[in-house]
Amino acid sequence: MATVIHTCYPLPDADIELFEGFFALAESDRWFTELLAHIAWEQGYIPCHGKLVPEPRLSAWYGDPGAHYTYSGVRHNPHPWNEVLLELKARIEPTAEVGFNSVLLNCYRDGRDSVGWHSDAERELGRNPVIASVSFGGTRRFLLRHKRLALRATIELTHGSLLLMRGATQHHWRHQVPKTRQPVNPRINLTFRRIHSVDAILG
Ligand SMILES: O=C(O)CCC(=O)C(=O)O
Ligand SMILES: [Mn+2]
Repeated sequence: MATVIHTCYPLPDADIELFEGFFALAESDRWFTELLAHIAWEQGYIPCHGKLVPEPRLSAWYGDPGAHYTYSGVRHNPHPWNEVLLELKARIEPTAEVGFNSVLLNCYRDGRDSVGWHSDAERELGRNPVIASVSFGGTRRFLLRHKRLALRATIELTHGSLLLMRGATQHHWRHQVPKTRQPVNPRINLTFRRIHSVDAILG
């Protein structure tokens, strides 16, 4: 039986909990291998000074039909759920206490891959979204920075961990996974989300 270490972070304007070892070591190894093989990894591009530059990571978007998601100005259509993702979703939903309809996957091939400061506050996510973030592979630092106050926090996201961000967290805090010069194994991160269809909101 795996030992799960549960931490609640007492940060103002945030509701963040971490479950280290949420997935046991052997099964985390298996999830990593299966996700690497069975996800349609894509190289995304972002507009920068009139050019398209490659994002410093691979990514993929999966979910229910109609769970469209626009970020960095690009509208993403979901790939249909596969077996691996449905199994993972079923494992985390009882703890997150939310039914998710989509997941964004990122693959950080080495320490040069990263994601910059942002909050998961796109309008499709609605007010106070619950984001369930699962990590497999090399440990990376997850940094948080308050939008108005001089407050910062660092969370090490380890192999098999589950991070939950809820309530007003995205409203008040930004997060990033910075590049590192330390040697680090490849890492896969999944952020399960609940998209409220913009098509439906716009009628
Ligand atoms: O890789 C991570 O831990 C975070 C990814 C993230 O913030 C995102 O995809 O929105
Ligand atoms: Mn994010």
